[in-house]
Amino acid sequence: MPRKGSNTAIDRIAQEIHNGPGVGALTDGFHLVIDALKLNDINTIYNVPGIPITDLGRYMQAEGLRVLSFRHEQAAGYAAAIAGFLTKKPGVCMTVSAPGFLNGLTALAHATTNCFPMILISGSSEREIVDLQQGDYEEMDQLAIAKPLCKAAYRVLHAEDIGIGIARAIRAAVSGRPGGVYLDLPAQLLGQTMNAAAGAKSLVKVIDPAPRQLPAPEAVARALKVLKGAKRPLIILGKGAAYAQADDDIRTLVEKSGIPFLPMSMAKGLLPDTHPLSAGPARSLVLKESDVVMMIGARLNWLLSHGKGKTWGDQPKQFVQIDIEPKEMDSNVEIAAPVVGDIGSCVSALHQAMGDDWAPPPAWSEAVKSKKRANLEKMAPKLRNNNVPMDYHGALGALRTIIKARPDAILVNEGANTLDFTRAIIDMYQPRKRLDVGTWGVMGIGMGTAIAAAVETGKPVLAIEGDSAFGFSGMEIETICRYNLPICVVVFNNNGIYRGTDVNPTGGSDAAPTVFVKDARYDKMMEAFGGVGVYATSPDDLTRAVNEAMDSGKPTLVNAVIDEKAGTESGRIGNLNPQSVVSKK
Ligand code: ADP
Ligand code: TZD
Ligand code: MG
Repeated sequence: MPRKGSNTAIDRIAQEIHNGPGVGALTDGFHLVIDALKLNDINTIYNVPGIPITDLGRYMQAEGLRVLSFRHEQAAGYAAAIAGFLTKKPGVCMTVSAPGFLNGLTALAHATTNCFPMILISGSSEREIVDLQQGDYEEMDQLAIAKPLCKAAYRVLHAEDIGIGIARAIRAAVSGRPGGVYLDLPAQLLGQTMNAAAGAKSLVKVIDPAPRQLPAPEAVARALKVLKGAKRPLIILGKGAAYAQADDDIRTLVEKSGIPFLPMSMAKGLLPDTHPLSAGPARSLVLKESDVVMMIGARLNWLLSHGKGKTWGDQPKQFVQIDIEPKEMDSNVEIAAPVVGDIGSCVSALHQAMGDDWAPPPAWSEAVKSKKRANLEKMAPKLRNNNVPMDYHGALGALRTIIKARPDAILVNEGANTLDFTRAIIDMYQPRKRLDVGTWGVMGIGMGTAIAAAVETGKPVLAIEGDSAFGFSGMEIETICRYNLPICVVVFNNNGIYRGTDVNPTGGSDAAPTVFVKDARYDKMMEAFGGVGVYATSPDDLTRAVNEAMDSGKPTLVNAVIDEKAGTESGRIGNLNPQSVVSKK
């Protein structure tokens, strides 16, 4: 409210803003940002408040946006990144200048690396002072720093450009290969005023933000020809295929072709892991023995050994690749049949052109099936063990049964052994239910991911966390309790990173670098914020606690005691560690 009796220009403006639109009414940067987001159906903001965005968050909430405040920007950013993956709309993270911005930047880079659409909106300091490097409050040339770490970066300097700036950010995030976008909003911009009617007119509704991109007919024909010539074909589904939400078309293509499929981590559940054509449990065999491999929304990066070497065996391979990004083709090996376009359009073009006489040679299907059967039989008894303290198989055998009974729950997963064993053991039944560390293998995504999963889908969330992984964003359990989200966090507590057994070789009193406080009680952290904490030592304890949490929807943390000797160095990727020529002490 303006002060009584004063007639300064600022008070007049405040009065007009207060009175709402009318002839000569004014709006300002704050409200233009809000109106532009709302116009484009962006209704949830993941943020940490402070100068200069505190009021922006308040006004957003007042205007009906859902504003979720985190304890650290990195977690807010991971939440926005996964919100983008789940919804195909950019997830929005909002940060304060310099340090807050930098905290959010890891998540923006993570979103870009994983092809998730996200917008990091950050307040920034006075341009005139920053550019002359005169030492402003939280001075930093944020736009320059963000640029190499995201898909696009924009700064808005004038209120009348807010509408177009936000429109550009949205389109850049979701069109083509999705990714992270940085939007720099200097403090001064938020306070700028303009005529409200002109402001409303300046807003831009993004029409068809991620246009379909149809594959060329000859590319489709080439792909089918290569596939048809295969003796041992394989389909690899990646998280791009999960993102595309072309679930029915993908299922039709796989089933019509009869080709075994291998899901990458976050593509698990696109077709159920229990599907007869799933080759998950025969992974090594199908990678080695296949002769034609069709990649759908998956890259031949380190996670697939770059498409060559021991993992892929000696068989000559031909690759078919479906991707929206033309530059992805031939990134590591020759692609015999590139199909460039959006996955929905490509996959439906393929299955429509296929005809009905498809089936891979029966000998191949049989070989895959029998390998699967053998591996599953080998695993089964391990999953039923009731050891105390638990090993990974015993604990995950229990959680596997829970996900089977609750296939619409979302599983969040990070850690090393905790990640690798969970991915291998827990079957997924529905698309986009498994959310994890992504392409970089980032520790710390867990709590932000769990929060956004609960907020965006309304489904119960089970987060299976290594004790180290959990520590990166553990304070966000306060956020979970504050918003009363249906999240059950299970901390696999093996007293450290990989194992809890390392000792300091010097005999000194410092703990070994990979070891934590023994038998820490993470469950008590949850109790401190009003959530439910459970200490679980057996698979039965674990089953009881998690079922209770999933039934009640109450924020819960189960401290699952895992044998500190059970894990291996770096989980499944110990081979990536460089080796010293001087032997370990
Ligand atoms: P994974 O790690 O599961 O193997 P990647 O993240 O490596 O998956 O690959 C995802 C791929 O999907 C990227 O190359 C990306 O360009 C592509 N992609 C994402 N969305 C789409 C889409 N809608 N249509 C086509 N390709 C897409
Ligand atoms: N920092 C970040 C941001 N990401 C990382 N991946 C790492 C550090 C290195 N790192 C891993 O790759 S896994 C891991 C770290 C620290 C933790 C493994 O321990 P955990 O899981 O307790 O989470 P397990 O079950 O004990 O193996
Ligand atoms: Mg651990």
